[in-house]
Amino acid sequence: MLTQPIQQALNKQIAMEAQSSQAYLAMASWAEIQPGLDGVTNFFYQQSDEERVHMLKLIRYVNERGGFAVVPALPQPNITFQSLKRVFEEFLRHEMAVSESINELVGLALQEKDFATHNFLQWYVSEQIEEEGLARMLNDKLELVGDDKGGIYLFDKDIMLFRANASPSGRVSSAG
Ligand code: OFO
Repeated sequence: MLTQPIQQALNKQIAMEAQSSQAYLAMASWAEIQPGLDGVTNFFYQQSDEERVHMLKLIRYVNERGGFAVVPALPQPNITFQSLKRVFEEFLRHEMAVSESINELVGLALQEKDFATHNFLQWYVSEQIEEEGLARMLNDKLELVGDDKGGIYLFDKDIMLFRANASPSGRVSSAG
């Protein structure tokens, strides 16, 4: 059985994963209407799906432990962006905030002596190391490319490859 503080914190995390999924869906939709950003578009559609999987894992866990997982209302995310660089800056900022939230949750699980939740959260800890690392790497690459159109073309072409390399086990299967 989950304690009240743990249940509340897990429900907060459910909302955060849902917001992540919406935010990345908006980035995918924005990228899709820009000329030539097919790779970035696919990247964010996939990223959005992954965040939904993260949310679902939490929902199933809360209910399995005798709690009640609350499906949250969501604010509208940013839907337009000044540039591709801004999109990826926001992606990194978002992932950093998620990592911080997961860290707080892990701390709370220890404080409440909820070792099952602590154990469950380790998957999220690893996932955040990977996602933050990927977001940082993509920001570095865009910094390098600057406004060079050829560079942006290659970035878009290779982005799914960068993602696959960031996770040797394969990102979609790692979410299960
Ligand atoms: Fe849910 O892992 Fe990123 O945000």
